[in-house]
Amino acid sequence: MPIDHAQWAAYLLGGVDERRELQAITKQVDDLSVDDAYAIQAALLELQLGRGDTLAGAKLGLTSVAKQEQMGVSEPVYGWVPSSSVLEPGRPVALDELIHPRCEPEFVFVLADAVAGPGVTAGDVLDATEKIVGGIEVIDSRYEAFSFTLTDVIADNTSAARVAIGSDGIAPREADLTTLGCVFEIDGEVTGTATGAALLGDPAECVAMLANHLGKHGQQLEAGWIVMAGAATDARPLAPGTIATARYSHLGDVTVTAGSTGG
Ligand code: OOG
Ligand code: MG
Repeated sequence: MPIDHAQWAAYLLGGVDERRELQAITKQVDDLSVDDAYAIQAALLELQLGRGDTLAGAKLGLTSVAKQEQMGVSEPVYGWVPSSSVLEPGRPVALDELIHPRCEPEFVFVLADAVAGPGVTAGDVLDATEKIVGGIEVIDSRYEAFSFTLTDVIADNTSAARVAIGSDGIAPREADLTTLGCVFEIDGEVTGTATGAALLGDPAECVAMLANHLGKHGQQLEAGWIVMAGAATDARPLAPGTIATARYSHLGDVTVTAGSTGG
């Protein structure tokens, strides 16, 4: 039986809307291929854009050993960043809009120019970058127990939910991204430390991979987009009152607080 991409996209969006954990798709479908999973992800984005959302950028996930080991999936994944997911500075994350959110530190590229694969290199990405800023992503798998296979998490837009973007930043070649450090703290306790090299050796290399992946689908990274290179440490639960801070060398601090509601 062919996979009905639109039907599974509606299933996932139902989980988002009703803040409900869903059974993994691969528990219900025998062979969910990577291509089918990206087709479900595309159909999900189409549903979101159909509701008036717009696209703010794109993301990678599972680009660090820390994340791959935490989630038990050993391949990078690519997803979309809807504009509605970008948090207003200083505004708490509304936990009543989410299922079982976690937070994680991200290196974020802000693009000055479009980047189109194939053949994109890390150098091409830096040439097209306006600035690199720190961020914290809030991920929220739509699946039961935050548990999934590679193809499940692709279909679910790589667990994307919210993102806080730092206001400081550096020009692309102002600092060596591989040695740029991040200390991640939850309620003042350090839970993880990493440098940019944790992301497949180089965050810019990750963004190049994303551009080359999109190129295969006739798509490109657009000028003005934000692009998340993936978390360099494992993700931590966001509970009511949690204060998550990512402290970056050169990029400053980014803080996310969790409220029961967004108020
Ligand atoms: C998948 C999303 C991974 C990252 O930065 O590694 C991701 C997940 O862990 O639920 O966004
Ligand atoms: Mg992430």
